[in-house]
Amino acid sequence: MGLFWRRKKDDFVSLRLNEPSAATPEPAAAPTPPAVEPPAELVSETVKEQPVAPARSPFQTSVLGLNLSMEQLQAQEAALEQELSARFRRAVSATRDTLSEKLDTVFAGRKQIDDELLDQLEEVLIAADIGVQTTLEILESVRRGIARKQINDLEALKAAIKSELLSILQASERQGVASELSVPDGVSPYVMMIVGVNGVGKTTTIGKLAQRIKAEGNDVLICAADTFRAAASDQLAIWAERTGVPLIQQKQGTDPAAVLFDSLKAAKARGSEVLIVDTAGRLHTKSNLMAELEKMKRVASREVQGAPHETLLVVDAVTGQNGLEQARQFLKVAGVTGIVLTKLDGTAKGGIAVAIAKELNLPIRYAGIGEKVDDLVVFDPQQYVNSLFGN
Ligand SMILES: Nc1nc2c(ncn2[C@@H]2O[C@H](COP(=O)(O)OP(=O)(O)OP(=O)(O)O)[C@@H](O)[C@H]2O)c(=O)[nH]1
Ligand SMILES: [Mg+2]
Repeated sequence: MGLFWRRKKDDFVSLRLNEPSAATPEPAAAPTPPAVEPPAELVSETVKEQPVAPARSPFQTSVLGLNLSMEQLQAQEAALEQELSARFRRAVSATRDTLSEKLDTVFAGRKQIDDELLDQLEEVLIAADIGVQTTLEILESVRRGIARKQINDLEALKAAIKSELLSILQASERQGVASELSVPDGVSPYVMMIVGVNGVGKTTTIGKLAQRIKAEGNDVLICAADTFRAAASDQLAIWAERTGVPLIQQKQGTDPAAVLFDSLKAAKARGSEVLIVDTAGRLHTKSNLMAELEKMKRVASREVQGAPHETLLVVDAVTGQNGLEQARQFLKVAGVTGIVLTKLDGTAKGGIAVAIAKELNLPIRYAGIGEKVDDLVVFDPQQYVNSLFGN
């Protein structure tokens, strides 16, 4: 699985650890700002309460290696990875159980592969939400394998399906993944925009991302640009407090692009390395959500070179094919760079991951596997496929 987020280089430990995060000077003149600096009372309490360099927890200190040997650090990292792997396997267990149960039923008492078996297999894959088109393509490739006598028995058939699923997921990964690794170190803040239909898990994902990215030694700031309902900001404020990450928010109904502008300015002033932007799934006004998101992107790119560096589209695994259809709307906004697949723990149709990768043609970067702060993992296609087939 690897470390969660790797913007920081190893030398960061000796360079920065004992210093407060260096505040970069305010930009000389902001070109035609869409909003003025928010009055102090509009900025979140969370910001006011946060010291510039928040105290680091024992966990962070150990991640940064102050008091641990290299071996201890590696052991700790390995233990964390193992724990996350186990948690991921648990999250997809309902899908695995259903899939293997059905496959066992299809395979039971059969010695050879025939058309009836392939038809049943098709039904099983579609039932796991892998998607009709994707399933047909997998079956097509399997049939070719059978014709070429490369697939002779049930074991080989199972292996072929696994390898087809894996290659679909890996193909989507090769679509020039935008990530912290693709942006030069000097560019700061690294801006991540989180978009998606309402209720899919955007705010929760931001809480989880903020926690992990901070734990790896980065100064993180959250922007509450979902101004659709007051509760959205409150919910984000709870996450901010829980994770000790400052938050910029304004009153309900404020133009989201204005909140983003303020947040970008604040991030620069505070020397924040990462800015995570929460967005709404709906808007107050009749104006189009997609147009609003485009406007936010323009504001971001004016303020920080190349921003937003990542635009993650959150998709809810439970909503299956319906969710996929809604997610397509967001692809009309240029520059969605990856997917966060949430609520994998809440469905027996986790095959949707394959349909998403195939049909949206975007890499799945992270998977949500629960409601708690550490229930987010880097999505690993190999691990996913292995988990589905019980090894
Ligand atoms: N089981 C499970 N629940 C999740 C996961 N991610 C989010 N949730 C839950 O999904 C619900 C909606 O999450 P939010 O983060 O509020 O979703 P949102 O996209 O911000 O919603 P809006 O702000 O209304 O657009 C909450 O009850 C979360 O706890 C996950 O990975 N697993
Ligand atoms: Mg939200």
